[in-house]
Amino acid sequence: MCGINAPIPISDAHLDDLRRIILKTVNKDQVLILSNIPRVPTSITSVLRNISRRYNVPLSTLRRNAQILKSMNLITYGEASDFSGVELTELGRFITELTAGEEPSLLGTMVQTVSGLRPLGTVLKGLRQRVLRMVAEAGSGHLGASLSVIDILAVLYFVKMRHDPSNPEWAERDRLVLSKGHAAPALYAVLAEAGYFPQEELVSLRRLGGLLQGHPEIQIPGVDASTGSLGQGLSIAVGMALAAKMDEAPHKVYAIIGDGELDEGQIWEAALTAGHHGLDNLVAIVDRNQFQLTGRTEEVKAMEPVGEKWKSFGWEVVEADGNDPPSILDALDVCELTGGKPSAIIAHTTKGKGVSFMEGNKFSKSIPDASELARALAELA
Ligand SMILES: Cc1ncc(C[n+]2csc(CCOP(=O)(O)OP(=O)(O)O)c2C)c(N)n1
Repeated sequence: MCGINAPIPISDAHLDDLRRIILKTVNKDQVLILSNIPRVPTSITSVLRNISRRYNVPLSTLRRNAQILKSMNLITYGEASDFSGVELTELGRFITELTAGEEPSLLGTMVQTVSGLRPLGTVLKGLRQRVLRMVAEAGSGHLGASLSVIDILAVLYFVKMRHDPSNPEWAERDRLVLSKGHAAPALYAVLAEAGYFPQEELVSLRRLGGLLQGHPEIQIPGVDASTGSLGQGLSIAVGMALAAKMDEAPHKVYAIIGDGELDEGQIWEAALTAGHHGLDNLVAIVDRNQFQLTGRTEEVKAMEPVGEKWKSFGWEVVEADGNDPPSILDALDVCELTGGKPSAIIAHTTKGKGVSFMEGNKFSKSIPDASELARALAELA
């Protein structure tokens, strides 16, 4: 028999019971807040804003639930006017550990598309199918490069970035420079799905007189920079980020660079400039798919240790699985918390990702014939 003050031994069955009881006490949104409180001090407002964007929960709902968690002594934070960060209390940490795993998966999260709210995982499959159809129909285009970068673009446009497809020129929008502009089919598919222009335009890829040429151009709604000549996009992004700093504007600038593109000297000139100016509103994402046109990047011109190179130029460096949306989002969230310097994400990806027989380099330049297209689409169904 247990004495009145003796601790009750907790078995796994007890923990399961406790977990069930707690999940009846705290609601889904409160679990979301508890499980998304970073270890580094961050204001309650930016934590709730991140959760709101990531899981599509209205900010007002999250604010109310944060107040409830505070009144339950599970989290602490100051008033909006003071800048003390949000933290889990000891009890809050215990409850968070017990409820771990209750967070909805990012692939199942509903994201806003032109055809309404849809799960991110479903959106991604549709995007890959569209890229395949566009390139097959056009008879040219960089398929492998587009399939490797599409998860990064989708997480940016459907989860992370502040932007408004009904107002492409919105001054406060976050900017995206696709420096590896030859992956334009992926960008176009994402922009159409977000609602920047009709999906029907996608079939005009590379057609004379059509809206969507082989590389992004700023006259296309949603495209922030004309790119295609490798090496130049990061310089454009640095200029945008520097201008935002001078204007005290809140938006962020993202630049996506190919790993072969790192051979271009201009990349390192831009990297040095961004480091010098401490551009913490700039994130460069390296699509580290290990291949360029003529072979493996490490054989053409060895770049490793690539992260160390960015660090030595004054950048914060984060590694991510660039074909795994939660990993991409975590890396982007870490970059948001970095102050005083620009961030580089080394995003490890696979060229041709998503279609088993295209993964690797073989299909990066070649165009699928009708039967290959059918097989690829079937895999993504
Ligand atoms: C200045 C310049 N030189 C050459 C090209 C032709 N080109 C198009 S894609 C490509 C390979 C790029 O490789 P990488 O940066 O690794 O991107 P990936 O295709 O692997 O995503 C090249 C050389 C170009 N677009 N710009």
